[in-house]
Amino acid sequence: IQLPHIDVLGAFYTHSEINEYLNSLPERFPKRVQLKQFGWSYERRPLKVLTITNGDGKRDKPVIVIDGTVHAREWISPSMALYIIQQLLDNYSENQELLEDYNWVIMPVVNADGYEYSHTESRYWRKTRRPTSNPECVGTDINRNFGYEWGHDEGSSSDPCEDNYRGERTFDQPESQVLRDVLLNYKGRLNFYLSLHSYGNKFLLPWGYTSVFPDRYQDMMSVADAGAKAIVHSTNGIYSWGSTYYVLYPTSGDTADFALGVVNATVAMTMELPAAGFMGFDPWVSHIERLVTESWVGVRAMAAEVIRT
Ligand code: ING
Ligand code: ZN
Repeated sequence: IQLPHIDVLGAFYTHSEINEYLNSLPERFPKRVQLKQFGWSYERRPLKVLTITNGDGKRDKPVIVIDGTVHAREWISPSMALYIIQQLLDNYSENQELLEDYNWVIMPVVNADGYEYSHTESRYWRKTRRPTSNPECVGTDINRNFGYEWGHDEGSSSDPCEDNYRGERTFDQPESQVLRDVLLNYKGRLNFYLSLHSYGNKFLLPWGYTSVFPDRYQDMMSVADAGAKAIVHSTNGIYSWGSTYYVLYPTSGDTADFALGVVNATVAMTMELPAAGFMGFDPWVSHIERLVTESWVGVRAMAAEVIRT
C-alpha cells in the first residue's frame, strides 16, 4: 500500500496535511512511533504529538521535546520539525545513537489555528485565533501565555491588539494548555526542550523575564556552543547565543522559561532558525532544503551534547 509520505523539502504544508502525514507514521513504524492527541485548538483542530523511539520497548528513558509553530507565520519551523522526524525515522541508520538512551517527542504544530490562518487569510499572522476582550482584536501570543513569571509588563503586553499579548491569565489558550501538558508529562526526565521559531540565527536560553542567569546557564551555554560550532563548520552559518533577555529582548511567560522554571528541564532553549538572507518569515520553497539541512546539523550536535553529558 502507498501511504502518504510528505516531501518536506518540496513545499510548505498545511496543518491538516501535516496531521495526515503524522497519522500515517504508526502504520509505517509500528514499533518505533506513538502518536498521541493531547487536545484541540480553539477552532477544534486536533493537536498531535509524536514520540519516536528505537523500538527497544524500554520505558521512561529521558526525553528530548521539540515543538514547532508556536507562532503562525514562522513557516520554516514546522518544516524543520518534519525534517527532524524524517531524520530519526527514515534516516535511522545514520542517527541511531541519538535514540539509544533517549526518546524524542515532537509536536510540529502548536498554533494550528493561527498557522491555517497564515495560509488562508493573513500571511504574517503570529498569535492564536481566539477572540479577546477587545472585539476589534483576535489572538494571544502563546509564547507570552505560559505560567512562569507571567505578566510582567517588561516582556509582554496586556493589550489584546498587540502581537505579544499575554492573555487574560496564564494558559487561557487551549494550545498553551496542550504544550504545557506535554512538558509536564515528562517532568523529571526532560533533558532537552527545544522550541523552533524563526527567524534570526539564535540560540536563546532562559531567562527571558530577568537579566539574572539561571543555575544551569553554563551547561546550557555548552550545548548552544556545540550547536553553533557544528553549524559554522558545516556551512559557515553564524549563530549568536545567550540568554533571551540579553541576546534579544525581555520576555515573560515564554515556553522556555516555563520548561526550566516549572518543569525543571536540564536544557531549555528557543532556536531562531535562519531566514534565507532577507526572506524573513517567508523563505522560498527552494530555500527549505538548505535551511533545514543546516539547522539539523545544529540540532543533532546539541542533542549529542545533551546525551553525552
Ligand atoms: N521570537 C521570540 C518571541 O516570542 C523569544 C523570541 C525567544 C521570546 C525565546 C522568548 C523566548 O518573540 C520570535 N521570532 O518569535
Ligand atoms: Zn516565534
